[in-house]
Amino acid sequence: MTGPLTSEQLGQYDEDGFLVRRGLFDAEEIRRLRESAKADQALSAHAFARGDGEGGSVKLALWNHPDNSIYGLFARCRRMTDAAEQILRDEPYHYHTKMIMKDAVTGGAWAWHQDYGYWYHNGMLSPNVVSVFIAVDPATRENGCLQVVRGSHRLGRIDHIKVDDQVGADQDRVDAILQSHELIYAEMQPGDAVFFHGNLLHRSDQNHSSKPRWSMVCCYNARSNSPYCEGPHPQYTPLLRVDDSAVMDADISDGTGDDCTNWHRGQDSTAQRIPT
Ligand SMILES: O=C(O)CCC(=O)C(=O)O
Repeated sequence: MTGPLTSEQLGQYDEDGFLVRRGLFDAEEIRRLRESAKADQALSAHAFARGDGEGGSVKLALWNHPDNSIYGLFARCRRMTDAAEQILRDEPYHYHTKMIMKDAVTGGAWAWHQDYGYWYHNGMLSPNVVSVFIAVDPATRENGCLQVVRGSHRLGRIDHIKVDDQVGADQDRVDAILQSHELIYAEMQPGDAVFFHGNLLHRSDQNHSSKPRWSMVCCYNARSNSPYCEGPHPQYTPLLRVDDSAVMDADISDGTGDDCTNWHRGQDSTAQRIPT
């Protein structure tokens, strides 16, 4: 299928397990998202925390279905969905989106994990699922940017073990992988994005800096990989794509998340169903 990604970019994704897209959203688009999110009382009211095993906790809000809010339009626009289709080689559907509110000073860490390490337990048969991490604030080493291990998606699914309220990849195995695979700190400017594979190892540090590091992560599953059983996130549901211009047309005058009826509180999580 043709789409926003070149064959070189697709080849790079397949090789590395991730692809950085600088400036996927321009300064004005990401400003609208950032200002809406930070002023949105519904978003903060539906946020929940998860202990990070390092004495802190991550804070996030999560929803299953993208609506007409600016969040939903980001997730539904073609530069995201058509790229997801190219990467998955299949029709993508929205599995969930989360706003990760890694605040200044208090923002928690994410343990090493593969997304498929969790979603396997939700009835997904294969890791043919892609997450798109969009920088809402600048993300630097100082404020706990995303870290990824190049090529780790080719090592298969790794056992995950409970770490506080999160579930982390077996640390002995991660340590061994890091002997031979490159660790990348994905420093990003607002509007930059990283597409990454369901089996890519990733984590991030706590934020001890004075700068927040919010990000929004939209996850798309392949239609043919729809979970065989019901779980915390949807089975195949058609995704209504919108033109890229919809991001600028979104009505942000009146909050954004108030109408959302599918907030996911995370309270139904078991050890294997941490909703990331
Ligand atoms: O925000 C982060 O640093 C990590 C997020 C993450 O692990 C995820 O979305 O699966």
